[in-house]
Amino acid sequence: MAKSVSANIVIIGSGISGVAAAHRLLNAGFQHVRILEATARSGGRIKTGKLGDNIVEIGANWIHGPCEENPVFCLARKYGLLDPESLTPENQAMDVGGHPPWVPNYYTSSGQKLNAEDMNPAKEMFAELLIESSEFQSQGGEPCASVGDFIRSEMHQRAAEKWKETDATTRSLRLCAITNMLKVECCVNGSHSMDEVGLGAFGLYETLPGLDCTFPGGYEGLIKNLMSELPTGLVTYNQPVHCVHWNNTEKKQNPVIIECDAGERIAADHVIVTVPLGYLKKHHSALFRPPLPLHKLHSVQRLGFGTNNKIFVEFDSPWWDADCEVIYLLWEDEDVMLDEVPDVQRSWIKKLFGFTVLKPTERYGHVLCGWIAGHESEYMETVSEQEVTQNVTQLIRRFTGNPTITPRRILRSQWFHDPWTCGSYSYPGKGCSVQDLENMMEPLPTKGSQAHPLQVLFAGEATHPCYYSTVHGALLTGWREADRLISHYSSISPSELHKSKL
Ligand SMILES: Cc1cc2nc3c(=O)[nH]c(=O)nc-3n(C[C@H](O)[C@H](O)[C@H](O)COP(=O)(O)OP(=O)(O)OC[C@H]3O[C@@H](n4cnc5c(N)ncnc54)[C@H](O)[C@@H]3O)c2cc1C
Ligand SMILES: *[C@@H]1O[C@H](CO)[C@@H](O)[C@H](O)[C@H]1NC(C)=O
Ligand SMILES: *[C@@H]1O[C@H](CO)[C@@H](O)[C@H](O)[C@H]1NC(C)=O
Ligand SMILES: CC(=O)N[C@H]1CO[C@H](CO)[C@@H](O)[C@@H]1O
Repeated sequence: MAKSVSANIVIIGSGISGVAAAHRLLNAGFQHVRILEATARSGGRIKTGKLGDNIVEIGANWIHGPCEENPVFCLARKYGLLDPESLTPENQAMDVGGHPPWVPNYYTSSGQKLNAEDMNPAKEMFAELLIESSEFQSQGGEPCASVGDFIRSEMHQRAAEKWKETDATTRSLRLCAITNMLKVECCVNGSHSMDEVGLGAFGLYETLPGLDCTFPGGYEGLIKNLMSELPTGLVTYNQPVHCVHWNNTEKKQNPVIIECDAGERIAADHVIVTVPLGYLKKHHSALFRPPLPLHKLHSVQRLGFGTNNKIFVEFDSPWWDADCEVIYLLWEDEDVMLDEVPDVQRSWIKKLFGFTVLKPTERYGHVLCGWIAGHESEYMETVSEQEVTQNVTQLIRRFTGNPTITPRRILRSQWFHDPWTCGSYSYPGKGCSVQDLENMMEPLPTKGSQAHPLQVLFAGEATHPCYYSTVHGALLTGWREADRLISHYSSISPSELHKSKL
């Protein structure tokens, strides 16, 4: 290990995966590690903002599955960033399979507040279908291509059978609730429609036990604490990478040259690429010379990367129940079980499934977080904040039947138009399998090549085989690629090491 410290390692991107990789490499004794970051800050999709005096999360919000196996939970606990309730063994043991049991309020587009119990059968049926959707992974041979197709075909049949005795009004409201739940799932998966989420690969994602918790002081506290343990100057900010020239076979030169937008060229033995999948989809051809091998490129294309945005809305006083944790808005005039809005420009707001309530109230006051996924969400980003405010106000007035409700202020995220992210997070598209995630993480040059090993490594959320789309997944991929280099250097003999440095 002693000599390995001389290897030059460049990490592209200072999100959680890049920071985690640097952390581990520096702890293992590598001295020549640096991070190149396109923006002026570290954290990437971990981004804490302000709405008035309130801390709000523009990006990641929860620790999904806070338990001993979750490294984000363990770090947050170590740094003292969590509320006492999140640390209790009971909280860690609660297994909700990715769907926290929030207390709902339902409103309809005709301005009615529904009895939540009446919607429970719809919730149960939908939950059942999601579980069944994830079982094809282990069995193989899925009956249709997408989760949307599957849920739609099964729902029609099951609703007709099970809700025979139910009155027509309740039955049709339950179907509206199912349409709403599809929109919720689009947000969870960051997909435009559940028709684009592959059924065969749906079960790849794994949940951890523990009731999702938040960072009372903001998610960025995690990044700040990690950064405080790293040398200053490790990250070069405002330094977008334009191209990774790899497979350089000229003797006496480093195998990789990293060319920055500003024209600077940086030589390295290894580069760890952590740019988001959305960025990779859009810029892969400029980013790699020689280009990515075809099998890798195809996986980049097959995997999905969609948009999920938040619209925070603050009120002087609440119009929802005191115990309410989530508000669902059911449109009565929509095509049943269609999670796409036909006329995006005129009706994008119909895709917003509703709001989660920021809790506890003593901390946040009366703030809701609206959620909207898909192309409707991408379009929302282009509308002025003033117009979004008007649209959200009209929406709430209509669904509550109260024409006086007026938000104090709003704040929305715009992840699709963020040039370094180009969306929110990844999901397995139609036809995806675990092989695609394995292709994503495979280093270059690929196995069997005689060239200098491990020139280009890949980390980031979209390269985790079962925790993709999460912070803990991203963090683990950073550690994984650091470990790949650490074990490479500890397995080669000092003389070989010397040669490879010539
Ligand atoms: C709205 C939203 C809500 C979310 N909610 C949750 C949640 O509740 N819980 C959860 O676990 N996860 C959540 N996530 C997902 C989570 O935020 C991500 O999975 C995770 O932060 C990704 O980390 P990363 O290091 O892979 O990528 P990123 O954080 O995106 O880091 C990549 C970095 O690369 C930089 N970069 C890009 N291109 C270049 C270039 N050419 N040159 C140099 N630098 C470049 C970017 O600026 C960025 O800083 C959410 C994400 C979004 C968008
Ligand atoms: C890398 O370089 C070697 C030697 O010049 C060449 O044989 C090989 O095809 C190159 N690989 C790629 C992916 O260009
Ligand atoms: C948003 O509000 C503007 C201004 O009131 C209106 O013209 C537009 O139709 C609304 N759009 C939606 C989707 O509600
Ligand atoms: C990428 C992702 O989060 N996929 C999930 C989509 O939503 C369903 C249901 O919550 C999960 O089972 C998937 O794993």
